[in-house]
Formats: sequence, C-alpha cells, structure tokens
Amino acid sequence: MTVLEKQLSRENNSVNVALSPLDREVLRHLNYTLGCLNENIDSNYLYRALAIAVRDRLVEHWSQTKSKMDESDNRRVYYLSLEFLIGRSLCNAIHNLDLNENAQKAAHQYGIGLEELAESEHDAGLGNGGLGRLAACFLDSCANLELPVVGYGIRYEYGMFHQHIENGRQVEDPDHWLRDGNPWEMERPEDERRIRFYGQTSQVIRDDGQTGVEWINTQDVLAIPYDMPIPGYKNGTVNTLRLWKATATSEFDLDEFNAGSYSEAVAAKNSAEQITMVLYPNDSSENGKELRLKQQYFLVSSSLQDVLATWTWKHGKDFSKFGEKNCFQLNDTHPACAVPELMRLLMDEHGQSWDQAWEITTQCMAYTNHTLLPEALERWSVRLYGNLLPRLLEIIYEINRRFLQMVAEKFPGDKDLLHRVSLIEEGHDPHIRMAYLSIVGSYSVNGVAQLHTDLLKAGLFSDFHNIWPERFNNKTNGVTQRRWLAHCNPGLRELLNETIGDGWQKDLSKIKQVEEHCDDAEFRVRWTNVKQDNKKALTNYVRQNTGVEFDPSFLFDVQVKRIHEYKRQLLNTLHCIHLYDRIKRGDTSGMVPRCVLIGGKAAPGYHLAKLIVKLINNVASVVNSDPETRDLLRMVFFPNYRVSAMEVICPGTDLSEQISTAGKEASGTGNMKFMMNGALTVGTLDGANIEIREKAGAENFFLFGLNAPEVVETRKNYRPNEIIAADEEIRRVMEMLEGGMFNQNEPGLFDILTTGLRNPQDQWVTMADFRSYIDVQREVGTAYQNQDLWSRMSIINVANSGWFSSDRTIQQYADEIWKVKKLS
Ligand code: NBG
Repeated sequence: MTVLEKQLSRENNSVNVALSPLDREVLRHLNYTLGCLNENIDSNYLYRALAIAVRDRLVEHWSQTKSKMDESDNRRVYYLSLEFLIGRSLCNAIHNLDLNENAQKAAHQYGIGLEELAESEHDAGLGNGGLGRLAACFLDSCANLELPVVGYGIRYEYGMFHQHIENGRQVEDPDHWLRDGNPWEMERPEDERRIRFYGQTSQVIRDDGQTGVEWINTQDVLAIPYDMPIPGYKNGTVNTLRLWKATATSEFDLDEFNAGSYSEAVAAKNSAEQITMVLYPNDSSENGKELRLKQQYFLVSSSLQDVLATWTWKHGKDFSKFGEKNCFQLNDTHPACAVPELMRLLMDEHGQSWDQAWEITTQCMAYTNHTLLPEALERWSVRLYGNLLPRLLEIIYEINRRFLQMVAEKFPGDKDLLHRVSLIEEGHDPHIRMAYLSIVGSYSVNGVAQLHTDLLKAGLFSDFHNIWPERFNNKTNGVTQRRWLAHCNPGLRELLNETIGDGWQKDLSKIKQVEEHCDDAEFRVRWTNVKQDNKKALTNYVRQNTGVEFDPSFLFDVQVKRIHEYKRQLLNTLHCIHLYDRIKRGDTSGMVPRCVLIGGKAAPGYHLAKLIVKLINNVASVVNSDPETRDLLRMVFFPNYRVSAMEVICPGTDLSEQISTAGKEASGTGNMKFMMNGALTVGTLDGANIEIREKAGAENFFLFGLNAPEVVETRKNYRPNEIIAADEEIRRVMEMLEGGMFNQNEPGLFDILTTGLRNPQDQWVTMADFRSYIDVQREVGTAYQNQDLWSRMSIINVANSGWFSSDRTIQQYADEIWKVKKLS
C-alpha cells in the first residue's frame, strides 16, 4: 500500500476502500507520474493527476478518430487561426466524457470539491476576444458533429496578458500559462517542419527542364507541433488542435558553435524562439510589426507543409484531387499568406505549374471577415514583406497582375476600379491589402452576422461583390452550449434536463420546448431560484476579486468584453453617472436597485480605452462610497476578464449590455452567451443583436438607439453640443463629468473623453443615443420590478437561443462552404 492509499483508507475509516477505476488512476498518477508520495497533496497536484487521468481516457478515442480520418476519403478542413481562446479544459473534457459524477467523487476522496480543484488550471488564453473564442467554440462543435476538422494555431509561451488595477488604472502582467506544465498537450517532434525567412530568390532549371524559382540564403527555424485533444460530446470523437512552437535549427547553432561563438549560438536559439513567445494583444488594430508577420507566416507555412506531407504520403505527386479533398478556413486575414504560400509550395516544391497551383488554391481557400473597422484591416508594407518573404511577394505581384488583367477584361475602361481593387495600395510606401488578397484567393468569403455580411457586400467589399457575387455568404456566429450553458450553469442545466430532457446539449434547437413552460407559475419560481443562486455565486466572485459587495436582490447589469470606443463602455458609464445624479436629487421613483459590472481588457497601446477603464473605476469609487446612493446603485470594474470569469459571470447576469454603435460590431458572441443563460438584452440594432431580437421577439428585448443607416445619416450633420444643451438630464451628466467630480485629484484627466463626446466628428455618436438609452433603461427597471414577468421573458429568451449554438453555425459551414460530411 502506498502512503496515499493508507491515507485514503484512514480517512474513510476502513482498510479496504472501494476505489473506483478513476480514483485508482488519479492515485497512480499522483504517485508515479507526478512523484507525489507524501501526504500533503495540494489541489494543484490533484488537478494535474485528474487531468492526466481524464486525458488517458481521451487518448484511445483520439487515435481512433485519427485512424478514421486517415482511412476516409472525405474532404478535410483545416481551421487556420492565430488565436484559440480555449480557457480551461478539465471540466469541459469531464462534461463531454460524461465523467462528472466520477470526477466529483475522485476529488472528494481528498476533501476537495471539483470546482475548487479546477481553479488550479491556468486559462489557455491564446486569443484576444471574440475571434479567438469563436475558434475554440467552433472546434468544440466540429467534434460534436464528428466533422473531419483540424485546428492549426500557435503555441504562445505567453498568452493574453493579465490585467490588474492600480489606482483605477489597467496594469498588464505577463501570462506565463505554461509554467506548471500543460497536461493537455502532446509534443510530436516527428512532425517538425522547417520554416524559411529572408534570403533571395533565383531562377533555376528544374529536373523536368522547365525554369523554376528557388528561395535561397534563407534563415530557417523549426516548427514543432503540440497536439491538444478536442473531445466531442459523448460520441467517441476526439479531434485535434495542433499548435506550433518555434525552435532553432540544430545546424544553425552548430555553425556558430564551431566558430567558437557559444553565446551567439544560444542567442540565435533565442531569436528563433521569440517567434512563438507572445500573443499580440490587439484585438482591433494592426501595428505592422515584423515579428507579427513572422508569426503569421510561421503558422501558415508549417500547417500547409503538414497537410501537404500527409497528402504526398498517401497520393505521391498526384495533386489532381488536392483542391477537392482539402479546405482551409482563414480566420480573418491573419493567415492570409496561406494563399501565396500554398502557391509557392505547389510550384516550387511540388512541381505544379502556375495554372495548376492557382486552380488548386482557389478551390480550397475560404476566408471569414470579422470586422468592418478600417483600423483593423491588415495591410503589410511591401518593403517589409519583400524583405522577410521575398518569394511570397513575387507571387502576390503575379496574382495581382493576372487579377487586374481579368478585371480589365470584364469591366473595360474602368481605370478607377483597377485602382480600387488592386492588391497593392500604391503610394510612396506601398502596402499589400490582405483582405483583398484573401478574397481573390478564396472561393468563399463570409461575414459573421447578417447585418455584417450585408454591410460587407454593400460597402467595404462592394467592388469584389460586383465581380464575384457568388463568393459572398453569411454565417452568423454561435457559441457552444456545452461550455456556455451545461458546464457553466449546472442549476439551469438540471432544471432543463428535468423539464425537457437533455437532448438540447447535442442539438440546441430542442431547447425551444421549454417555452411551453413559460406560463407555469411554479416553473417560473424555480427558474428565478436558479438565477438567484447564480447571482449569489457571482456576488462571492465579485467580492473575492474586488472587495465590492453586491446584493443578490439587485438587478445585475453587466457589460464584459474588450474595452473599445465603438463598444461604448463610456455610454454605460454616463448612464451610471445619470443614475447617481437622480438618486442624489431624490428622483428615485420607479428606480430599481442595480449593480453595474463592467469588465474587459484594453490593448496596452490604446490610450483612450485605458482612460475609459480609469473613468469607470473612478465613478465606481465615488458611487460605492456614498452612503446616500449605495442602497440603489453599486458599480464595479471586474479585473482580468477572461474565459473562466465569464463562466461565473454569464449565469448570474440579469441584463446583458450590447450597446455598440450600430454598424460597428460585426456580430458579438457574448450577447449569445448571456441570452442562453437567461439574461435579457439591452442593445442596439447591431451585429447579431438583430437576430437575437428576431428570435426572442421584440417584446422580450430592450431596444434603443439609431440603426446602422441612421448612424450614417446622423453623422452628416451631428451636433452633440445641441443635444447636450437641450436635454437637462444629459446636461447635468456632462457637467458632473466636466466639473471634475470623478477626478478631483487629477484635474483635466478626462478632458479628452468629454471633448470626444462633444465633437461633431465623433464616430461613435454616443450623444445621439444617450437619451433613448436612458429611457430604455427606465423600462428595464420597471420590467425588473415584476419578477414574474421578467422570468417569463427570460425563459422565452433561453427557449429561442437554439439558433445561436455554434453547432448550427458549423453545420452551415460544413454544408455550404466546406462541403464536408460527418466521419462515418
Ligand atoms: C470580432 C468582432 C466581433 C465578433 C468576433 C467573432 C475581431 C477582429 N472581430 O463582433 O469584433 O463576434 O470577431 O466573429 O476580433
């Protein structure tokens, strides 16, 4: 008997403890995998032992799924993304393997709850926000639907930075998420790939007598894959997410070493490893740094080489069916160099002609656009690109030459059009337009919500839509109900299971059945009780993380997402100031006590966003410390918002704030998570809010503000000062803000925010929407006072959230873009 077994039997007061198979495996991993033989087992060791035990159960299915994929002649899909915002894996795997009860028991043996143990897992924060989390939800759905889809990404040593607040300001700390090891990854050194940078190109005569191009004098690095299992829900499927890490090539080290320069050799190793060292923390702006381009090419080249290696292993040099059997989905333009890189590999390394290579490439590339914001559209300096990737630049120029020739033939005489659609933006410092390159190289271009796709077709990409209307299509985003309902909201999960069965976990359209119960008073009470318990849990979480006390009977009003001007956390804050003002004036009639929670990270170089964080914190500190207002209004900035925080926040939310300037938020996915967890939405007609409102019914959604065409109209003659002067309540808010009430020790601190609000050029037209926001928030208060009615609306929202499952989204990608079938 090991020490641990002895300990366990002592605690259970019996010599022969009945250990379940999972208990035994956990014990074995504690003892022999982790060498933990003493009696002081902390939750971190236990987490690791349980994670490995759970992983063991995945491995067999994983290898079966791989064999199935190898044997099948199905088309395969590769989801190329610079970001996968996975969060924690343990409870997700436990849930999908249906191991909940066993895992609870195993943890219990050591006097620890599963939830507490799960806290030991660092979030895999390999993404910024919506785009990265979408990729993670998509992989979950692909596994649920048993689709042959592999994710390809980067194994960043440091993920999304941690945020803490000091004196109201955001401070960034590095996220060394791998420091305790990562039980979910398996290194696969046998599949390493070589990636080239810099150098020159030169003409060569190939074996077949044709002239070809060689890329020479390159500086190379190696890409080492780490595979993570992506378990399907109770279906025996385990798909793969392959993440690449950069290391130095051995001969590179050796040359230097032989020359007696040991230190230089080690330095070279460092410079290679820098490529996958850190995630760039900008969600909607590009900064054109060479290292970022290295990351993009590194991911793309290693992944394409990987796929081609598998192909040639099976089919030799016959590429005639490659395009038909493979599909690459580009998650935004970040992996756009896949277009020229696949051309290069097919021509320079696999002997295909330009025409053959182009046919294959345009048969298998598909591009998803995630934003209309001009500052987020990637453009790479030709100079920088040509220096780092000279062969790719040549290919891009040739793609452009042929493309412009085609356009000139199709639209003769339209010189302007040629300038507008050229892949190269001319000027003294010419740039490559990566979105255009992606469109030209792909057979499908999709937006992520209906409005967003319509705006792409009519605006940003209208010329391309004219040229190739058939390429454009919409795929409204979704989120996985396994993580975002079943796992994170066990109270609601059990109530749903009991009421309508558990089929909704596999097929969320079934959740519609719960609508039948919305008029059942007893059911509504149970519904409200579940929400109340979740609010208590959120209250504790807020207290632990901020020290601020929330009262669970208050309305929980939440806005969590990246901090950005277009998302208008500022509008929310102005409304808080307005409520504060009303209470101070004694105008509290019809007011319902509210806790306003705002959370999110600002890009480290985005000064205005950081100032908004400071303002939120300053307003919160005034409001929370005022004895006159504390009983009606509480405000908190939640630090370090991340996937695992959302798992506590969304189940405990009453009101979801989706208040972006119409036409700016491509889709949103947080809006869907809140809806699934029974929050009501206050929102503009932007992104997927429109579809949420359609599904939930207008009467179950708090709509305010201008719609997208009205925003465009308003901006032509926007006079915010007049709006402020004409509206007493708004004027008072501005006076409080401008009078320094929230920055008594730092005069002038928020001037750029207030000047922005008063600026006729303000892109976000905040003042134009403020009045209708105040009014709709009054309606929210009134509705909340009638808990019976509120719970009815909440039930109807959940019942109609089926459309927003990423299973639905992925089924549409599979049927309409990928043309892939389930692995049989
Ligand atoms: C974001 C949009 C969101 C959308 C996600 C996922 C980028 C560039 N875009 O509205 O802002 O929900 O993508 O599609 O991160």
